[in-house]
Amino acid sequence: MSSTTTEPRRYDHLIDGTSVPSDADRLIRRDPSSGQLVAEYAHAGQGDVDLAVAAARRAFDDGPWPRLSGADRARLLRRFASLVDGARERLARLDSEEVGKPISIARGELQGVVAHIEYAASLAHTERGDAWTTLDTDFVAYASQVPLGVAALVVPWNFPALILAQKLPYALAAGCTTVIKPSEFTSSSAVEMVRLAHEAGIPAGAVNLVTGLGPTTGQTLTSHPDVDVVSFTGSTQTGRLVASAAGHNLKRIGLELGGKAANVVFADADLDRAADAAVYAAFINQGECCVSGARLLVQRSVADEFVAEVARRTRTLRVGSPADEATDIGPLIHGEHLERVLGYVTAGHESDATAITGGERLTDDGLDDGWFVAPTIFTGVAPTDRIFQEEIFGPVLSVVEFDDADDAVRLGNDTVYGLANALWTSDIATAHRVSARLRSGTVWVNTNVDGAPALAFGGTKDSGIGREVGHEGLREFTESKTIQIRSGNRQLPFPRRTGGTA
Ligand code: TXE
Repeated sequence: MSSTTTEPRRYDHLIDGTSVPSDADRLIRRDPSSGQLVAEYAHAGQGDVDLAVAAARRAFDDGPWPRLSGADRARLLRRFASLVDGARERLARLDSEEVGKPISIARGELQGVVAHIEYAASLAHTERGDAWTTLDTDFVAYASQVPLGVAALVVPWNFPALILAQKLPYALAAGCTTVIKPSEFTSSSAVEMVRLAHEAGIPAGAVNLVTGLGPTTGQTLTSHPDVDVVSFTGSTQTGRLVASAAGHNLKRIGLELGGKAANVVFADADLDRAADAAVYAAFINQGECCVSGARLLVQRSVADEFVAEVARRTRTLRVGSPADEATDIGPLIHGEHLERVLGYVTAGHESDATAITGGERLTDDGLDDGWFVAPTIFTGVAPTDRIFQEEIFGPVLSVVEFDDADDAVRLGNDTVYGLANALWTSDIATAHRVSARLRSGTVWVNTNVDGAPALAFGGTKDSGIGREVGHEGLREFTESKTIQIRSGNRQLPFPRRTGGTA
């Protein structure tokens, strides 16, 4: 099956506005639905990473970007947003083809990308410091938010353009300069977005990009002594490596890591809307989503009927070519990840759980060249089962029943992760009480996998450190600097004055 709709492409690094060829072996990307070659990227070794960090360092220490007025930074970011807006279809196709995500889903993400850049522009324009004017006679102070310096932005493969947009425009709005490392599987949209940033007039040295593998390029970049702040999205395991390197170098870090969100459905909810959202939350992006509603908790009194309806709606999903407008579910990112996800499906079959739909790899005609897994629902799952506890990152939903709110909260929090959870109820008191008790950076009430650029996003527990996007996202790239000004004389304890000389 061919789903490729763009020409194969070959990219180098972008350092100080110049294409720089690889100092290591090049990397090949194949369409995960067909195996066709779609892109070839450079692979940065130490030399390329040094060049990129040096370019960002110069642009920060001596260049115009950190010194521009907020209004000027905002204007250039708005121009960047407008160029990305014009390229949305192209960028959506690149992400669709390299991730294997349905084109309709990729298009929605590109709208989000533009919205983030526009929002960050508004923050650049309106960011302000603080002032203390009642400290003492003749003593005032103000604090400004100063950019941290060179920001390393490490992006995963599941939402390549969107996750980049959750970092890059906020870092730029703050006045930082950047080195981007996209995923080795999905680098094209990042390369093309960096070109658009330069075309918009953002200084070349403020936005640099190196492509390459995690343990080489990523590790070199995130532990680089000239990087001041690392913003990383990826697995919890890699996040720990990034955190220990940053601990050694004493850099600021933001980590957005794995998740295992609970989607809690109370019996008094609008069950029709909740059923649609349960399917959407579990299977969006083939389940390769850190906030996917992978654990469906349903109140026992409505569980049989509700879960049967969720399964019925899941069977209507169309699995197929990401380029097909009607496709809901594409292939997984690569063969190794397919094996990992199928390992969890096998673990589910071997437990006491029952796959009421799906539960296998799909190799029908048209799907045989790709990494397709049927949307799968396991019922009768025990909370101790691996499929309930671990992040699968595939189209596998685990269902557990609960009796009351206490039970739901206990199950919801019974995970090492704490990125997002959702709950469905028509009772406002339940909504407030349960959302307060679920331990996660985000709780959705009567919605799921939702958001807006103004709303900070991030996790507790093993889901990470810090918040991205919104005003808090901008502040991840700044630190406050306090200026204390005394305009009168201050009584000092010494030197002691014994006589008339001043
Ligand atoms: O992630 P990695 P992987 C989870 C999900 C998935 C699993 C593995 O469960 O199945 O992680 O995915 C770069 N130093 N998430 O292996 O390795 C890497 O090149 C610095 C959840 O692809 O964490 C890529 O750019 N960087 C997550 C990025 O880190 C390193 C999204 C993510 O890769 C590095 C993705 C290193 N030592 C996976 N090693 C989410 N939160 O949405 C790798 N990288």
